[in-house]
Amino acid sequence: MTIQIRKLDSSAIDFKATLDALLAFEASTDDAIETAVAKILADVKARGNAAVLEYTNRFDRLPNGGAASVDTLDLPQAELQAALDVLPASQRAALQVAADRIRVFHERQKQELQGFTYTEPDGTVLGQRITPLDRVGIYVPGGKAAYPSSVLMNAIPAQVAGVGEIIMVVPTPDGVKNQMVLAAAALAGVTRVITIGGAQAVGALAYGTETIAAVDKIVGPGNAYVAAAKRRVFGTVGIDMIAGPSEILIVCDGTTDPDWVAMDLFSQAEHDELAQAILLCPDADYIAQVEASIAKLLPQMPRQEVIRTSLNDRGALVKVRDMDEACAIANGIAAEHLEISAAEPQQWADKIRHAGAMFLGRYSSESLGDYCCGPNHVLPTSRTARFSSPLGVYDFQKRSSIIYVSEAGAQTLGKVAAELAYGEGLQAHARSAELRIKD
Ligand code: HSO
Ligand code: ZN
Repeated sequence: MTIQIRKLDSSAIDFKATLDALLAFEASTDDAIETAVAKILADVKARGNAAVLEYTNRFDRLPNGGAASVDTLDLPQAELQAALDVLPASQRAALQVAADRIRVFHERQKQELQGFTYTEPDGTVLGQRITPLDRVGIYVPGGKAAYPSSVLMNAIPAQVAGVGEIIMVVPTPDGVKNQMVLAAAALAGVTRVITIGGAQAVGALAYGTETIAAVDKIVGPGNAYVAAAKRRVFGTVGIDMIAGPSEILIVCDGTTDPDWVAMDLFSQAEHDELAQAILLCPDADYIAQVEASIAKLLPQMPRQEVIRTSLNDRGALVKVRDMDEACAIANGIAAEHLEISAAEPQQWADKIRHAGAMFLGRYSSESLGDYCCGPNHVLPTSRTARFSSPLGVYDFQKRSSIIYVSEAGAQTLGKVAAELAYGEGLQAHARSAELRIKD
């Protein structure tokens, strides 16, 4: 199969409809998955560890007849440290640099997230207190999507926020442990790693079992079963988001080496056949050069089948009128990752309001952000950057309102509250306020 990425022109009358159709992504809601997940969750809720053990042994095909108890699936801290110790030195050093940089960025984020109080003239004090969650669960997928970088991106903000306990769950299909994932857990300050996965792990974290304390929030990506389970336990616990396939949108002024742009498109396309990579550029000749680079470079890529399918099915090279129009289209797309690959990126960046992360200038490849710039790589996908934000320290905190009403404050506020309470027909509210009013 050849690479046949679609080429669009923003001046075509059907451009908007074509683009909308290309962007549309709805996570499939499969009835069979929903039914299976509902049953697993109810079972884990009712039977705790016994159910977790049965499903784990069955779905993860654990060797030697399976695990004898959930306790044996709990990894000792020494095993995490050992995974770190045996990593090749260069890999360990890279993981350490990434972890340090991610920590620095999120520490800065924490400084921006302070509570406040203010005092009114009558002595009434109002404010907001920020506190970390007590306990969170981090889901790490098994198999091909087990990314050590994602362990760092999920666990470090939780740790920086001051979360007391970070419990990571990771399935080990056929009993195979991903050593780099365990090493990342050790570096990121994960408190406990349990080698369970799927809906049963989500259930164990949400409801708790005899040996696993229920968490307050579950974060991290997973397959369709995990996503369905997270949706179902939402309300009992918090969840981060239901992530869709990765996306990259490149707005290019035509001055970047076309090979660089082609490879940046590949870098997201290689995640998944459903990933989306789009280029917006005002220069038709340059687009032809990028197309040539794609054809030249693709055969060199080990994951060329995934890249080809992704680019053919969901990719596009779009000729736009000018960079202003490119920015307007980019705002409509609200991409997870937006590269502004231009000689003077700032002027275009100023026009962008909707993007999970913006990569400015031709040296800011998205791959650097995926690993080690510092900002989080867990980002809103499927146009949700219109209303949501990168994973951050704030996702592991909550706010409480602080209200201290002085005696003088109770006199004036009491009258206001009583008036409104009578209006709502709530007598006890009104009387509660009035009892504190003198005379
Ligand atoms: N680009 C992915 C994150 C990632 N990339 C992990 C490489 N490893 C998030 O959209
Ligand atoms: Zn990536």
